[in-house]
Amino acid sequence: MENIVFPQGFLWGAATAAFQVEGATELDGRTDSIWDEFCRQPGKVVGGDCGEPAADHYRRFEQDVAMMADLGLKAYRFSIAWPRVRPDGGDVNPAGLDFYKRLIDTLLEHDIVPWPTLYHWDLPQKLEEAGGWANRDTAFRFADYAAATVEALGDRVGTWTTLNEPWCSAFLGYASGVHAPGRTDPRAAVAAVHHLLLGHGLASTTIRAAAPEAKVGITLNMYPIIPVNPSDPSDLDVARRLDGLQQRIFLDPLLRGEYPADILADLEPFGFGEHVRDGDLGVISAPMDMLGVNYYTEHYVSSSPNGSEPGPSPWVGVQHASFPRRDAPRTDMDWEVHPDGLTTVLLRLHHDYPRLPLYITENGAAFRDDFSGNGAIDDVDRTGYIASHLRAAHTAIKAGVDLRGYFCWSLLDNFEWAEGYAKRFGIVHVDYATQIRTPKMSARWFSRVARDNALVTVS
Ligand code: PNW
Repeated sequence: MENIVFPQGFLWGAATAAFQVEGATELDGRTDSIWDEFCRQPGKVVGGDCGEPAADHYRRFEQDVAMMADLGLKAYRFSIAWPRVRPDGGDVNPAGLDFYKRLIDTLLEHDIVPWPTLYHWDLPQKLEEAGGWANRDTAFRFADYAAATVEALGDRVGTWTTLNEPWCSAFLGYASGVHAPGRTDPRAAVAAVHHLLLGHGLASTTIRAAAPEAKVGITLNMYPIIPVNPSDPSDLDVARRLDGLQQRIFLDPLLRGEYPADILADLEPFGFGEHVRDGDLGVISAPMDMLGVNYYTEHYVSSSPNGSEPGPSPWVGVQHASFPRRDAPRTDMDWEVHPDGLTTVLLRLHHDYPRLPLYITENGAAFRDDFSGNGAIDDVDRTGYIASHLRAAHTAIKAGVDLRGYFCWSLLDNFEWAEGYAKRFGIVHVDYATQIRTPKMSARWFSRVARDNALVTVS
């Protein structure tokens, strides 16, 4: 019998994002985001899927909150849609804000902590047409949107997250082009990195002005980067560059007030430094109260001249990176399962960027779920994935890491970006035709963990 107890007050929750669950893309004054436009372009999203119907959460949020309460969840991480609150990036739309007021009030009535993110990838399309995140002005627009949102909702929210995974916004959106807006311009991608960070900094300043008591942070996606041959200098160099682009290019300006010198040099041919003006790093490094960590897998990398994947790469300036497969279980995303990597990531943050409270804001897995004869979904794989990662998180806590919560991705099956509805991450199944919700075995199990504040396994 193994009994793993979490610290008192540990925050147990589940996460979603606006475009992935809400649907109702044309209701109450919402206008297009870059994802609505991207979904219309042939071949960009598997199955030609789009933001409709998603999980119809915009209309069914009351039922969904009641279900979270039944499951004993203590917190709900969701995102606020910029094109609802400021359609086309312009004037404030009270009807858009009103939806989030009702959502948050319903959560509070059920004693569930609202954990909103201001930007989970749904840039108003109009702002993309003005240059998107490659345009410095977008950072200021983001701060204006943050100000309007926090003025309206600040009395109801304790912790604000500015951005979700700016790595994806910048490098998948503007370099590899597999995410909206689908651009393949490395110079635009590195400009986007700086402007996303500047947007974070400007927004945190406006959040603190509007809600002095609020806690503010950001969520990053983190991976251990493991060189195939640690005694091969070219493998080590690829690993250093990938770690720089994935992790340090965000963490260092946020938490040390400077960009990593090696990455500044690597990105010089792409004009990175040209975007950084006097005073920007001071804005970006404004003190944060917490860091959100999204963890799914590790990157195992080597340098091999023939190995680079064809097509535009998200790894700007990195020639010849290849990602050999290891003998490990895989999810339906084809991502390898490496729970120990979560311990690695948490320990690294603890040592390299100390005294920062951490939350796991996403962790979970896509698997093909089948209904058994009795109408239940026994998602043993997903349950095992979450359990193994909770053990890895607990190992980090025992080693002294200040980890304060865990949100599984996701509460509901939803629109998995370029993969459409085919990939299911939910602990609750959604039948998209009927919108019937069915909690999977993982939801029942996670509910028990949240209630016990412990992972109890009999072996
Ligand atoms: C994260 N990659 O996305 C997002 O925050 C979620 O919205 C998403 O549903 C979840 O993880 C599962 O994918 C990522 O290709 C999407 O490296 C793609 C990548 C990383 C994160």
